[in-house]
Amino acid sequence: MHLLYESLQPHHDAHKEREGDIEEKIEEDEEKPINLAIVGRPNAGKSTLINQIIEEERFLTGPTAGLTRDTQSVLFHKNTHTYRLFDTAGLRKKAKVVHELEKIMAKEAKRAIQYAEVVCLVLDATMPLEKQDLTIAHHIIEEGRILIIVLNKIDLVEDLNATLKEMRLRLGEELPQVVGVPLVHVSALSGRNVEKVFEAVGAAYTTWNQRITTGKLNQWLDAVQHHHPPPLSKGRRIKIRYMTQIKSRPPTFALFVSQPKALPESYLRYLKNRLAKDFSLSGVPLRLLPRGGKNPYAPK
Ligand SMILES: Nc1nc2c(ncn2[C@@H]2O[C@H](COP(=O)(O)OP(=O)(O)OP(=O)(O)O)[C@@H](O)[C@H]2O)c(=O)[nH]1
Ligand SMILES: [Mg+2]
Repeated sequence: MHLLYESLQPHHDAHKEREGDIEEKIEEDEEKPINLAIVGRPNAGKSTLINQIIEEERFLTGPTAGLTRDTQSVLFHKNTHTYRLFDTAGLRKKAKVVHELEKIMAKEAKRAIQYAEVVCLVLDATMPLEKQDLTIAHHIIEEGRILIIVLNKIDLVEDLNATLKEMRLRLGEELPQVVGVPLVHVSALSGRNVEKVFEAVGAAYTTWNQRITTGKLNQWLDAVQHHHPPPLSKGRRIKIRYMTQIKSRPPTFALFVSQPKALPESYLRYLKNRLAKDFSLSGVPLRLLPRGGKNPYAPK
């Protein structure tokens, strides 16, 4: 089983990398498959979804929960990209402590997320959204991976519009870290809407790789701060002096702030929302890192 990962490198956390290295890697990566992990509770339809995508009865499916025991992968070509799809074992069902990832998620499934650029969290539309689904979703976002929610078994849902509305509302409330988590509704069994999964993956992947020029960012930052200034701290207005994108995958921005510790979370959230809207960065995790000190990039 572990052989599967031997040829793979974990997806780099580019925090540790310099900017130049990342640019090079992105070019290289165009040749490499995009790793896409399919995770979710037992019986959600993960294996059925992959079989439908690759149009082959490759993986074992059935009504018994826990059919898939190990992570398995298959290569798939779509829209000029090659994907390596990872089918994973369902999350453990009877976990009492639902906020502890180790308890609900098999090690292998967690590992698949670590290696993936994109993770589809498959939910059974006939079952209520549970705490453990959200724990996994949080984990995927924190890891900086692209999260796509795939609402499956819509053939069994009576009022699809109401179900989707409710789901969008819950996701917005529960996952505020991402502005507009992509939600695709499918029937893995009949194939309905399955092609939409790759539309969402492709769009999010492009966004995840996006780079915005420093010039544009700072023009934007001036306008935003003018319109909605950060609050006062110790009698002085907090000021964000400068902003630059330090990496992509996921898009990460350094903010040079006059009193970085005093900048409230709510203001960062406001900035993130505006950034996502104004630069079309919805649907992927964005990181804003407030820093103190002088802007090292400022012209002398
Ligand atoms: N009606 C309906 N049934 C589905 C759909 N997708 C999957 N199923 C059924 O749900 C059951 C579970 O499907 P699997 O694909 O084995 O689920 P899984 O998520 O891989 O499950 P584990 O491997 O146990 O974690 C099977 O009986 C499928 O036929 C769907 O879109 N509609
Ligand atoms: Mg399975």
